[in-house]
Amino acid sequence: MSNLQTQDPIISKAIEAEAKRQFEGLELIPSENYVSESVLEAMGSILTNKYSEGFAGHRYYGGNTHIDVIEQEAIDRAKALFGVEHVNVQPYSGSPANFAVYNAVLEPGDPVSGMNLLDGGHLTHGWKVSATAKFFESHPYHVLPNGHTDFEELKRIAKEFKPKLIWCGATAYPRTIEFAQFAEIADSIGAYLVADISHISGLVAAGVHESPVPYVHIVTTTTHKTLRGPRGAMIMVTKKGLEKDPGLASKIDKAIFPGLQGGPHNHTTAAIAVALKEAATPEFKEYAKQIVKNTKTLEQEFSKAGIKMVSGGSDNHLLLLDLSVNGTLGSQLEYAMDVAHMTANKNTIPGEKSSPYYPSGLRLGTPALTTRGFKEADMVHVADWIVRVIHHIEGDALPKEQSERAGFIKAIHTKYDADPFLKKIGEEIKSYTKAFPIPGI
Ligand code: DSN
Repeated sequence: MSNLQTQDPIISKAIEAEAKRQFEGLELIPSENYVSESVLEAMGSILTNKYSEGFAGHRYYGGNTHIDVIEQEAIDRAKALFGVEHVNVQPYSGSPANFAVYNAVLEPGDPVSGMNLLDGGHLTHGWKVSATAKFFESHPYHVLPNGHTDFEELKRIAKEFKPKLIWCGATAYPRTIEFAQFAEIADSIGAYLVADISHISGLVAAGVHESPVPYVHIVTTTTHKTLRGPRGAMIMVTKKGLEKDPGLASKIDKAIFPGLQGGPHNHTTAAIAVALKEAATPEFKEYAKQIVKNTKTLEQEFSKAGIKMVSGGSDNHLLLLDLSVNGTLGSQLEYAMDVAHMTANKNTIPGEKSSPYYPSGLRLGTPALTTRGFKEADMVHVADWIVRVIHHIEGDALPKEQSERAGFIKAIHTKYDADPFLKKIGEEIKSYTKAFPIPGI
């Protein structure tokens, strides 16, 4: 990056420092990943220079001959990979993709139902502070004490409020998404069923998680999580969706443009096409299988160490630790792990007794480390580092008085920043990760 170094040293140095942070640490946020050098090249290309409002063959700007080839290729690859009838690759990211779905099939004020945010759902599935709950009438469903979806509650919601759209899919749900059970309920009231597979789309593409396509009308996904592409999203319409509404594909396209967005990000579209080609390879299937094996190893090691997990474990790429029994919270553990070169995110747990800002859980995932080449034996070390940090900070409980909390957190950060135990683990990890390359770094 010699041009950037010369022309903009502040930005250049920050990028270099971020590359160092990524290389010397363990990335455990389940929604993050490392893209290939080919994806990086497409993403950093001159395609960012071009305006292309409209769709392939129907643009509102000239000079789109080559952009049309790229966008059509991305669409065709997604159709083949996921077995769907129609794909829109233009959503800027997951939240606009989901909002476009509302925009396509609902009128303002229509009832909807999605998994409650604190139970593992997403903001855009109707959480109270999201525009999706402001403009639509949201009736969230929850999970049972065992961490699995409460289908009896969803049946009651379906009967009483008749949601016109039901979301399945989540951001912090460690279990297989039960598409058939959702479909039975949605079909019984004629609701649109939409699967947001952002977290698991790589697993679905590889056949490691059941596909929602036979059960739902619409599928949305981000492209940068397990699918290992650039930050972006897609909306897909299934055969079942077209049977319910033959105009659905056109409604989705119109909801994106001109309904919600302007010009597509062509560099992202190209990078999505590259990632979709990679996701169709046998190597990617092996990668997706290894993600699940690595999560299972973490699950086994945490079980042995007596660490509590929501639903007792995982079927997919993520685990949700319940720290309410360890006398600490996700907020403290996230910071302590950061000092020890491990990145994860604090997260609410079902029935959260604390708050979204000081939640009782920690969300962990294996997609990024699996891309780096971590296998089961490596994950045993990873689990050991995490368990050591959990025990080390045991008892660092949040004060009951709300007014004391900000001061407590500030003091905890100062304490952890200078903690030799956490620093020593950080050094062990820095040395360990040297053997595991990251594309582009
Ligand atoms: N924030 C994303 C995640 O981490 O799951 C979802 O929007």
